[in-house]
Amino acid sequence: MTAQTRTPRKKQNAAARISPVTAAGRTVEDGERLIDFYRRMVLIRRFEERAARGYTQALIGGYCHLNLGEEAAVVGLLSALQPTDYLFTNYREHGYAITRGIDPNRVMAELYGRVDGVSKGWGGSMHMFDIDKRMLGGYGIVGGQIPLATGVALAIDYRGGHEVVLCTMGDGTTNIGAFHESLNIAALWNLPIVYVIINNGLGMGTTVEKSSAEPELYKRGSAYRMASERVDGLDPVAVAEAAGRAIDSARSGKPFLLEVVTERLRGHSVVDPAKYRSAEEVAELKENDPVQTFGARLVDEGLLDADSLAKIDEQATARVAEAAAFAEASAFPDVSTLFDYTYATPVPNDSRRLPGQPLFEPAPIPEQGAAR
Ligand SMILES: Cc1ncc(C[n+]2csc(CCOP(=O)(O)OP(=O)(O)O)c2C)c(N)n1
Ligand SMILES: [Mg+2]
Repeated sequence: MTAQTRTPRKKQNAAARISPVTAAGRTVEDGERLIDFYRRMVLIRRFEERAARGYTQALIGGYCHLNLGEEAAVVGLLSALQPTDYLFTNYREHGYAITRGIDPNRVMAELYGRVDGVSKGWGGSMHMFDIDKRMLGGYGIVGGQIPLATGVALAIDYRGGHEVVLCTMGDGTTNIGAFHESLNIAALWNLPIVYVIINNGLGMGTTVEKSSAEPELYKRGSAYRMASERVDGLDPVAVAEAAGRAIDSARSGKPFLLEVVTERLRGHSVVDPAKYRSAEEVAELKENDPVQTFGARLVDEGLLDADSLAKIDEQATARVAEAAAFAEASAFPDVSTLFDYTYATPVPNDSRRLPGQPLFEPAPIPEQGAAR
C-alpha cells in the first residue's frame, strides 16, 4: 500500500500540490496527451453545467448527479483503460460516458429522456449502458454495481480472457456489505478487477470522517490482502499513472483497490443547495478547482496560452450546445416500448401492462349454480 500525502479536506496551495512535469523530461506525445486530458476535462465541465441548466428548465427529469470537480479523476482513470475492458460506475456518470467515447449527443438525449439516448430514453441520468463501449452502467442503487462488476470479472477469468473490469463507487459506498463481500471474493479468486473509490469527502451531506471508522479508505484493501493505493484525484496525470498500475495488477490476476481523493464542487444532486458547507470550504473548493489548476499548469509549462485555453473552452461549449440541440430535436420514446428493454430475453409470463391498466384482470364471476 502506498499513500499520497494529500489530506482530503485540508486547505493547500493548489500549484504546490500538483506534481511538476519538467519540460526537459517531456516528449511531444506527452504534451499532446496532457492537452487531450485538459480538453476532455473541459468538455465534462461544460456538459455538466449545461445539464444543470437543462434540469432547472425542466428539460431533464428524475435525479441528476454531476461530475463537477471530478473531471481529473474521470479523465485520468479512463485514459488507462483499453477499449475491450469493462467499466461500471454509479449514478454520477455523465462524464464517464462521454470520456469512454459515447457520443455527447446520445448522452444528452438520454438525460432529456429521448429515443436517441444511450439507453433509448428509458434510463435517464443514472442508467446509461452501452455494450459497444463496454460501459455496463450507471446504477442508482448505492453499491448495486459492485457485485455485478465482480461477476463480470469472474466471467472473464472463467473464459480465460485478458480484459479487466474497472468499477467506480463513492466513498459512502464502502460501508455497505456488498463492498466487503465483493472484495473478499475477488481477492480469494484473483479476479481481474480494479475497485475505485471516488472519495469526494461526502456521501450526500455526511463527511467520510463521520461515516467511516477508517477514513483512509484505501486501507480497507488490507482486510482482504488486496493491493491498494491512494492518489490525488485533482491531478489527471497522477490518476492516470495510478490507474495504469492498478489495471496492470488486475490484468495479471491481482485485484486492486484505488482511492482517488477528489472534490464535489456542488451539492449531491442538482437540487441540493449544499447548505451544510461552510463559506471557507466553498472558497477552498474554488481554489483547488481541477480544471482551473490543470489549465494553469499547462500554461506554466508552455503547452498552452490564454488564447488556446479560450479556444478549447469555446469548442467544448459549442459541442455541448450541439448535444443539447440534438437532444431537444429527438422524439420521446413511444409508451408501447416501456417494457421492451426490461429483460434480455422474452419472458413468457410478462404481462406488459402499461400505466393505468389494472394489476390483475378481474376474475370471471361464476354463474349462479355453476360447479365451483
Ligand atoms: C441502497 C441505497 N441506499 C441509499 C441510497 C440513497 N443515496 C443515494 S446517493 C447516496 C450517497 C452515496 O455517497 P457516495 O458513495 O460517497 O457517492 P457520491 O454521491 O459522493 O458520488 C445515498 C445514501 C441509494 N440510492 N441506495
Ligand atoms: Mg462521496
